[in-house]
Amino acid sequence: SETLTIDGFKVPIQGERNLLEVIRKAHIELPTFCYHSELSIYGACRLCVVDVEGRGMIAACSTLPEPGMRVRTQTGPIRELRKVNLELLLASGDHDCPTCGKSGSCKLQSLAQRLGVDKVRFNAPRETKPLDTSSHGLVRDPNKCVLCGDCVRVCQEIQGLGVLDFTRRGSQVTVAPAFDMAMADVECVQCGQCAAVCPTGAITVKQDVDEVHAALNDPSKTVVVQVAPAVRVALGELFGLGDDSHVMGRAVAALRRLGFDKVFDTAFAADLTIMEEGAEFLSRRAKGEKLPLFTSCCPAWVQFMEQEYAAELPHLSSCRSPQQMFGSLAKDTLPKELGIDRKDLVVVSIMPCTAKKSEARRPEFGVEGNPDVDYVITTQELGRMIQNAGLALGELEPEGMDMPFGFKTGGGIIFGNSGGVTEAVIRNVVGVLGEGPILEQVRSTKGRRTAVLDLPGGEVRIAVVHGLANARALMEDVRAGREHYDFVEVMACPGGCSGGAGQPVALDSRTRQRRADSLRRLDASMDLRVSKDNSLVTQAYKDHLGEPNSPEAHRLLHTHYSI
Ligand code: HC0
Ligand code: SF4
Repeated sequence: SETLTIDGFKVPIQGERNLLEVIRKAHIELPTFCYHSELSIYGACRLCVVDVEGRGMIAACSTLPEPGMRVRTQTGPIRELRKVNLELLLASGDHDCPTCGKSGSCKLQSLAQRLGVDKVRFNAPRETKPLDTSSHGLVRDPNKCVLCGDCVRVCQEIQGLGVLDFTRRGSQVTVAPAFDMAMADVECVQCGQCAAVCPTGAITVKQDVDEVHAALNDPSKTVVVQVAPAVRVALGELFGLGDDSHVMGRAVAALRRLGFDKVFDTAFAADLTIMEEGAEFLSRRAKGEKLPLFTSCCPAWVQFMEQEYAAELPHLSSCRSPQQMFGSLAKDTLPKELGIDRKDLVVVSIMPCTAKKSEARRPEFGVEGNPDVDYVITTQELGRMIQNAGLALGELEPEGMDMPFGFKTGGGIIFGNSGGVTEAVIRNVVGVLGEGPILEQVRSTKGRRTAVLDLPGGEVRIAVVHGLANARALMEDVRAGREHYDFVEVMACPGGCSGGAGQPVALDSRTRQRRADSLRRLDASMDLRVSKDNSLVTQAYKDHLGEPNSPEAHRLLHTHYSI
């Protein structure tokens, strides 16, 4: 095959889209800010400069690999240029590491260390710009922006929204919503993918840990916690644990030591969601109305539909998300059982997601101003709480969850993957664990995948999408009548919740795949894997809810959307 030479070693060219990828394939991790394999190439940060014989110093990300090229990645001038570029970035903003929310996972910080920047030789005058703390999920600090444009491209290319862009000119240039509007006032759905790709602390996840600590320290409060499915396959990454099989049990032990009174599982509510959504689907199908049914568990997707596809809102499942079903059921039943006031019960969620923070604040998800879910913290924030308390997660003995809401089937657990809700629905409807071609289709990582399920009443055409740009394309196909589906699952984040912006930062598809496989392994290890086999969900119907889609189930577990 064709080769080129990198630092004197021959490396084959195997269809890589640029020189950077060939160099990384040779295990040389060229530094970059503005390069992401899944986004378009911008070529602005100039950190990936290499020396190509006959062409001089050029950016590897925007250079095509050519046979016979002689590339050097480590010359003195290259080292100096990279260092100067970094120093300029450090001088251009307020990069005060110890107090920055991104400290520890900041690319600017780690590259400064790696490239040996021990002083900044420039002193650029600058004004301090105000922070934007208007949204529930994110904080934007323009003083830390290095103008790489990663957030601009992820919002445009993956989410199809284009909320952020470069504004102003010259030395005033910055990245912000159009007309410098506040994040809360633009069509941002709080998916947080911009924060996930931001290499610095310019866009970070809003922290709600202080409020949770305050509740835990308040003796008049009973604090219960629900843990989302996807958290258990990412939390371990923060503690260097390679194997997720005991991470959830250890996290339960840690949560009890942090002072939570009961530890429950959002996967219980996911099983419940399958009962409600399955019944909703079958009833719509029997009546032949409002199909396709769109899933409603991803709050970024729900907000996207409200903003952009209001005419199709009747198609959105009326089911609340598992997080909100949990909150509603917990606040309705636990105060009576524990003999306390509703206002003294605090429900905390641990979520892989930033949009869940704003979902919990929606006024319809509460009773007389008391929210069903009081606080939402991300996987990362939980990691901080555990570290802050000095708990060695990997050393704790795994513990079981509390009942009844800690009990779940594998169907609830795989919700955390894109395609997982669909897989759980298929299991529940067909009644048995299926393998075979349909699930292969549902489990692929394509932006949109489709499958046809043969049921007694006729075919069910299924689509699964992740990434809102893919969702938009699907909506346009459905609107135009180019495609007909009966059931559509949408998750805003690539990979689904396991790729959520509240998880430890992981932008590579390898980590996403590892998490997805890990969730599947956890599912496979469960004794019960079909949601309707969850006997404590059955019990909840007996004790509180009646039957799926009953009036009481509607009061507690469903919602409606205003157009
Ligand atoms: Fe998810 Fe969920 S699966 S959205 O991705 O449906 O965030 O993990 O908790 O609510 O269960 C996130 C994850 C949840 C909800 C569940 C759903
Ligand atoms: Fe765009 Fe999502 Fe960031 Fe909002 S949170 S600006 S929608 S990427």
